[in-house]
Amino acid sequence: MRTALIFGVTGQDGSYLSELLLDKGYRVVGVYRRSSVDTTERLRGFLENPNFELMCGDVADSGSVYNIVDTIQPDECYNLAAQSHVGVSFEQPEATFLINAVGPLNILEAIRRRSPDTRFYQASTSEMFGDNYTEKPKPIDATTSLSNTDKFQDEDTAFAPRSPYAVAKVAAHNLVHTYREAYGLHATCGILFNHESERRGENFVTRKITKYVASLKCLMDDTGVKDLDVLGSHRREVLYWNNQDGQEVEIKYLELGNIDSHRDWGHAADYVRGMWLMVQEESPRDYVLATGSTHSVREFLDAAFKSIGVEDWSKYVVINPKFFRPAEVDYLKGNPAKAETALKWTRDISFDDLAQRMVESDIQNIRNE
Ligand code: NAP
Ligand code: F7E
Repeated sequence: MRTALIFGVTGQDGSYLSELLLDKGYRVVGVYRRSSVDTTERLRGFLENPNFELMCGDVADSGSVYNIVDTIQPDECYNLAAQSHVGVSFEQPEATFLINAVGPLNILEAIRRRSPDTRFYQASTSEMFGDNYTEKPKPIDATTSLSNTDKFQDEDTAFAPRSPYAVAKVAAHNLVHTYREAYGLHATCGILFNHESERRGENFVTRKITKYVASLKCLMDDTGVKDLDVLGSHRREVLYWNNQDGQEVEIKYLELGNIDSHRDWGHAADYVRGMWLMVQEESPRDYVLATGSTHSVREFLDAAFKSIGVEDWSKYVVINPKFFRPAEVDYLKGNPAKAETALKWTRDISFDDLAQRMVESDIQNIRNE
């Protein structure tokens, strides 16, 4: 039985990757950090699985990392642990750097010193590209799914990070290369574009939108109001209308920041498969995982609201500058050609399915509350 060690197991990707590896017959050891509340919500589907266990540790604490790696001697180690919110990284740059750059360094050192045969995966990110692109089309294999070739990012695009989050991830990415070259470690970086899911953290834009849309839908169903034109009075932050019984119903506006940015959004379940495929390669190489299509936040709003039958979302959304970032990445579109060709990596879940699944799951969550 192969053993996989996952740092960041309680996060979105950690939970999907655990499920995948357990299905493949691995023993999975997940590292969670000490918290005053239970953070294992996403793991409840397999917490009782005899092949799954948890260890407490913190990637920013080298002693705990060394101890875990030394004890487990994993065949494969996946570092998914991060302060993963780009906006928050501007407010907490030091903590972000410690977790996202020194954290992976601690794991690499632990592997080098205590378990050098362990294969290592680092969660690199499209944020490392910033607003830099490969402008000129390269010869693209016609079988790959890049939607058009005008402007995209791939493994050869130079990094131009625009946030403390991205700077820390570039540092970690370079450290992985250094340890690969200097010590011959089997260490791989997956440069993943945005991937979301029903388990996405609630302060990322997609989940923030789908949670709102789901509560709107439940309110519509519960009050019997089908025409959501605003009938009542307006106030900042709260929207009122009169339901069929003449009662005033209130719902908060959805406050967002920059809704013109573009992201290449896929589903996390597809992306963790790509992580595993990379680690199985004979020689470690970096790969981009992306869909090859990009959509604006506005388009995600369209898809999410349409899934509950609302065509015009503009009356529910207000722009609050509080959610603007000091520096924004405006447009991300990845070229997954290398992963599609070399790893035979494919995706099952489209952009429209993604929005719909997330809304449906959030409706279910509200109904189960
Ligand atoms: P996530 O849901 O925010 O999960 C992050 C995980 O890291 C959580 O389990 C968190 O624990 C843990 N963590 C944070 N600080 C830690 C520390 N000091 N020590 C140990 N664990 C710590 O993120 P995700 O979406 O699953 O992403 C997984 C990885 O991929 C991250 O490294 C992220 O930066 C990277 N990435 C994500 C995307 C994406 O679109 N999702 C794209 C590219 C790269 P708690 O539960 O205790 O907070
Ligand atoms: O923002 C805009 C925001 O926070 C997407 C992380 O997983 O993917 C993720 O980073 C866009 C940005 O994701 C709100 O300004 C508008 O342009 O959902 P997000 P992200 O910053 O792309 C990368 C690949 C990672 O590596 C990260 O770990 O949406 N936006 N209004 C907003 N964003 C948020 N969070 N909240 C808003 O209200």
